[in-house]
Amino acid sequence: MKQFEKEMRKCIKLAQKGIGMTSPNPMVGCVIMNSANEIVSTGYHRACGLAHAERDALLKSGDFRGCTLVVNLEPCSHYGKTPPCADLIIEKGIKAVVYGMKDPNPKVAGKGIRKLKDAGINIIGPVLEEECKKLNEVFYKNHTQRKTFVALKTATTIDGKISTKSGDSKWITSEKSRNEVKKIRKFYDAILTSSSTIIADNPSMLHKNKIILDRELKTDLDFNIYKNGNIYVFYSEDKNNTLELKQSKRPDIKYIKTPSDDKKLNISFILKKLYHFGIMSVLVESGGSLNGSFLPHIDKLYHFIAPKILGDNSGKSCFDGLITDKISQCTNLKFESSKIFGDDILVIYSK
Ligand code: AOF
Ligand code: ZN
Repeated sequence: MKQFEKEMRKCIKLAQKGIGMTSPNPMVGCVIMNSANEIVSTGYHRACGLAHAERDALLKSGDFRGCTLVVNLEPCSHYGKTPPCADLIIEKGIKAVVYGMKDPNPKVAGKGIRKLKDAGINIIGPVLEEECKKLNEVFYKNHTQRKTFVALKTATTIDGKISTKSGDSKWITSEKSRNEVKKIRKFYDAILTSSSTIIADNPSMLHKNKIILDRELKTDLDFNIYKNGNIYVFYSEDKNNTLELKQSKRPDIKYIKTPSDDKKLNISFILKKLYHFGIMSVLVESGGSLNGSFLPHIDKLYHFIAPKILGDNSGKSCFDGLITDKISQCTNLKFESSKIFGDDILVIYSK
């Protein structure tokens, strides 16, 4: 193993303690080692607005002069909600800084490294850059593309069906898989579903932010999904009849008029709005038709496969409405990882 990879892996582990808490900020972990290569302090970024990982590690008791600081993201050099980590690193007499990836945030973007170098600190990196980018894939996309990160989850039989022809889908996957879905939801700022899924399954989908695509405003507020959370309803601009009534009832529900093409809400418009609302990542959990519309926009796919076979041509597929005559025209994804949940398998793909 190359030098500092072990410590960088530890930073990634520490950073992951902040899962679901740091948005719109990244997940960051930090390890400080003395000249004998012993770990003398660790830290991580607990939540947006709280101390950065480097500050968390450096403010613990100890004399860190001559030590090496390892961190999965370039230390910051700007005044945000917290003061610059680079200044504290210099002040504490750190001798070398090992970083995992450059900070894509234009406020930092190389300036942190520059500042440390100018102060005579030895800079080593990037170390495990791919792993570090993967850890902060949401933050990376937000800053490099100024767009919301889109993940999609689906659960199917071996033959790719999400329900029978009559719409029966309870349950394709096991309880273990369904519990994993609850964990996956926590990684994302919001979950997104459609009126058809709400009407068919009446899910609760516990989450702080819920996005509902309801072109014709067909769902009323008695459905479980409306029981909690901040709710954003996207509807077609040619439908606003029941709007006034709904808006007056619930101040926590935002209604957003959305252009539609060919009887489908414009997904690019919706994603731009979400970014504008500060929703940095979204998990789509819906039926085949919406999944099909979202396919060109996804960054990541969670596919749960249960060892069940419907063998029925009219059962509903996980991605609908796409016309693909040739294999050369299909959507290609890359395998990322897989995990087993009882008899089910979860395969994670990226674009
Ligand atoms: C974090 N945690 O451990 C590191 C970050 O508004 P602020 O002051 O919290 O600054 C946020 C920016 O700081 C963030 O976008 C990233 O560029 C940089 N580094 N941020 O939240 C950390 N090291
Ligand atoms: Zn910082």
